[in-house]
Amino acid sequence: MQISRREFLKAAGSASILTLMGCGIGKKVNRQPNILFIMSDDHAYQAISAYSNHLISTPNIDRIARNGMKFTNACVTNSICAPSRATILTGKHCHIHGKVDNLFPFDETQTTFPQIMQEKGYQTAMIGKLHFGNNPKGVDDFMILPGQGNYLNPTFITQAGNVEKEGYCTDIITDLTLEWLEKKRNPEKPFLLMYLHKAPHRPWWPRADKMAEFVSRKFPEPATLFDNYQNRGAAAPSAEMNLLYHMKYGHDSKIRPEVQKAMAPLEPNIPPFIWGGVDGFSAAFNRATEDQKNQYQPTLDKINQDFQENWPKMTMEEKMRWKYQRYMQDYLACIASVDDNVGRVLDYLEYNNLTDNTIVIYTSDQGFYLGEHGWYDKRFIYDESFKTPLLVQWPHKVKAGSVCHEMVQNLDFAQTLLDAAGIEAPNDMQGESLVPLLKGKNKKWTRDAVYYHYYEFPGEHTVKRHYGIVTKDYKLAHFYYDVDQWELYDRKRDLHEINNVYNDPSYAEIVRKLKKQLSDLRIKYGDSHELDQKYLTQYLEKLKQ
Ligand code: SGN
Ligand code: CA
Repeated sequence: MQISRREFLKAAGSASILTLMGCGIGKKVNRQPNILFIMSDDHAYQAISAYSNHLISTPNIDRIARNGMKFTNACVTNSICAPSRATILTGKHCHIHGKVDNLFPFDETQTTFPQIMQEKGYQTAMIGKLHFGNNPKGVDDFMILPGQGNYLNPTFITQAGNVEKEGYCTDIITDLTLEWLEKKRNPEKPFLLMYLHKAPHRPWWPRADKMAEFVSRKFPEPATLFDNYQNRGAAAPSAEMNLLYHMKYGHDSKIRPEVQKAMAPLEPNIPPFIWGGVDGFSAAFNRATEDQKNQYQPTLDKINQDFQENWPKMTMEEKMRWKYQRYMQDYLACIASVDDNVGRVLDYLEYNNLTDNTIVIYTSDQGFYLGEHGWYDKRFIYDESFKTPLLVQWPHKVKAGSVCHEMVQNLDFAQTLLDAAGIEAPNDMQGESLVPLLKGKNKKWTRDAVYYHYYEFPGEHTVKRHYGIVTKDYKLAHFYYDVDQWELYDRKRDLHEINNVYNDPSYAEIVRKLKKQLSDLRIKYGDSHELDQKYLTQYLEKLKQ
């Protein structure tokens, strides 16, 4: 009997093909779900059309929302890369697993959820950006980027040593993921596959064709692009992540070094074009092969010509606008590649009849500012970086096109996935399984507030240390160490979080209640002033080394 390759792929893995081929009869059908955990790095929910289509259309990522559940209040415990990943893997707050910032090493003695799944019979793999550790625990196969990795021609750390790959990182991570599914997947076992993009992390290098496509687009500006940080504490105005003042001309906006040098004398009000002597543009671009460079040159010419011609005539306001557009063009072009590639993997699952028994998750290690408050980067408890996209597809369990507004966290992922697999989670995990919410049983959900704590200060982007509590209605944060300031935002009335009402007498009772609730959460999760001090002292020591 002849069947086409497409029909074969479609049927592979299903009971029908096993019967067809006369080798599957009597085999136990594995009912534990496969898990495809897709995570990008710094992907703002504002740049996913399932959340809002004002910036970009992401038809493939949207498929997950259309077939499953979209969470509108998903957030992180600490809006920075490696700490978020450590929380996801361990199901614990940062002060417990110890990876409170990007500097501290990950404590290898921590138990991770892939490790538990592996012990319980799952086939596990991790492909892409992890950010720490050369030998991720609990995974049968891995190909991970060293640290932040590179967009162009990246190196991967593998069990067999370092492997150099030529091409564009987002495509390569996907090729490796598909290769794993095709060649390494053991159909006898359920799998946990962590497919982890580097994109759209800074410095944003899109694939050459996407860069060319997006460079002529113009994007709507956020309402707070020109935020003056009034009615806030000291933290917002002192953060170094303003598009006009801190975004680098070469590294970020792709202005060539020779153009920067020629223009520098014209720009006395803005910090040095070539940042601290580091030529960020060349550092990234010089990784390209001659052929790749040639593909980028026409677009780079266009950007640089526009800059030379128009920059000297622009007001400060126009310069801010120019930088915002340049930023969005590259950031969103990186996302366009992520979306195309997510589509390739979803297609693979479909053609191979794997969709039905696979939970697909799309998330990011945290959110990101896309010009809101005049910023890029993350770190703050304010919404754009505190919240993260979370879309979950789980056929027959999650209602297609459903939406959940509960306060859920990356802290919950480990317990959720263990629960979905029917595996008991260790008692010391601190999250809650989202399975009841996924199944629409919201009455079983009792948590109404989440805890947040950011540590990396003094450090890059100078976002002050703070912890806080967030409910659907309010956000109370305490900034500490070099300041002692509280901020309260009314999340329903002040969507942009530009009005700190902490000292407004009409909120006094709310402040009192939230402070008590925050103190209870600190106790519940085991955080304390003593721990704040311990991590601070260790951090300051580390900075000296
Ligand atoms: C790099 C970036 C920062 C970013 C950190 C942390 N600078 O240092 O802008 O905040 O990573 O990001 S860059 O010069 O390399 O572009 S994280 O996602 O890894 O936490
Ligand atoms: Ca990140």
